[in-house]
Amino acid sequence: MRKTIFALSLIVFSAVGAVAQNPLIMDEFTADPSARVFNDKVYIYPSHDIRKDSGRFANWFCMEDYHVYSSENLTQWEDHGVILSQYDVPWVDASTFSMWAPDCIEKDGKYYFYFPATAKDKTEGRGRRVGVAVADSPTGPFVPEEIPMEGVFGIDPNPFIDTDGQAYLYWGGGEKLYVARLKDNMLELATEPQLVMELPPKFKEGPYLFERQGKYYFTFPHVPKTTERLVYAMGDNPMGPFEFKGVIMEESPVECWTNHHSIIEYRDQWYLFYHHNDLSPDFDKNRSIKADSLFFNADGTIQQVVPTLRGVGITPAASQIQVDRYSSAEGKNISYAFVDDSNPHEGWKVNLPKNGNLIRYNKVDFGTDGFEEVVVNASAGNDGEYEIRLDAPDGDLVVSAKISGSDEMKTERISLSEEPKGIHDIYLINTGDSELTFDWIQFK
Ligand code: FUB
Repeated sequence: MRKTIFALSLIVFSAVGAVAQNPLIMDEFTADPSARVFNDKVYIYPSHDIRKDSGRFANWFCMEDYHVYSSENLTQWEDHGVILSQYDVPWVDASTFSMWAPDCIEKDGKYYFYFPATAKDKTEGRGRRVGVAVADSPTGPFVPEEIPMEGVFGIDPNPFIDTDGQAYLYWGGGEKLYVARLKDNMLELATEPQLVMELPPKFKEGPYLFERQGKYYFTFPHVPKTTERLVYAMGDNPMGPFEFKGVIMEESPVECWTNHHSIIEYRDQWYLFYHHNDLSPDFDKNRSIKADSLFFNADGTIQQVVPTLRGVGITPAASQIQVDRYSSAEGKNISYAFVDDSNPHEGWKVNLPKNGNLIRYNKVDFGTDGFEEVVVNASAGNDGEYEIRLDAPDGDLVVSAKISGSDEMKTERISLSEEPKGIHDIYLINTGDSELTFDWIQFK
């Protein structure tokens, strides 16, 4: 009865957000992205950080529910709304706002959503337990089990199913990482938890295991000095032993203490999903999920990933292209800043101070229909000029425009000198004598 009420009480909600690069989600704080590919679509199951300005959680992680997001082009993410809330799980102490890093996996047409939370019963493991909620679809409704999993005390559950069908659960607890086999029902451990050994000392959490070409990659956040970096070890068996290999992503450049990740292959490209506090520079427990491409060396080791602004995926030309999330820049003193310091969720704008400054924004899809105009949201210190070219700084010229000096960002519509088709990199070049600031451009 309780399960039915929970399923029915879920708000029917789904929204496709604006095109986003890094971070992927602009209207909410999101963390701990567990990405999965189901039915040729990418789903992300993140934590959902919220802000409390006073009281017990004002300076700490604070999470009460989970959303799921999906995308095919990896730039437009559909928010499917709340899939599970702490108020609907019978065993969770809902005063603790402790719905930390979750993960989800599919088996035989059922979706198993694993989540950590603090239990009402704190007699074992200080109440840090892991629950499972089950659904018939990747977007829910997810129905939680009445009790937490037996024998799992800790956080950051990560399920994995091997090519032979055997399922495993990895998790963190007390700065250590654990693994156990799962029973066929995916709800219970089949073996006693065992410590994953042969890993570097000091703080570890957030385990994530994946398999590639017969090798098992055991990856996790690790704090050797000050903040978390993402590292990995490799082995021939999901239970180890693993040999430590090195760093996937260095410590956060913006000093976000946590990082938490997942790694997937989608349409022949591997991706790293992770988080930093881009939308909350002064409080690193309000985080935002991001993604970048990941590459392997010939010997199977992982090339280090450097966070980018642009992130991944193909951007439709008809969407508002956030050029402040550029792929590369040429010229001195190019910088970006929040459009509105009082509301970082509005995103950024980029400043090109001098003639010759340019930014490249890669992979814009013009399709086959052709576009005749572009809408540009920009401002100029004095009267200025700019060009938009395709694929190279001296590539096909699609826009050559003047912009009059103004303190305000203005939106102007400009005719294209040719109609691009297919996928192109866009070059936005300051060709005048004024500093220019751009927020977005959109082809019509
Ligand atoms: O999001 C809360 C905690 O921060 C996660 O469980 C950890 O992995 C870290 O990202």
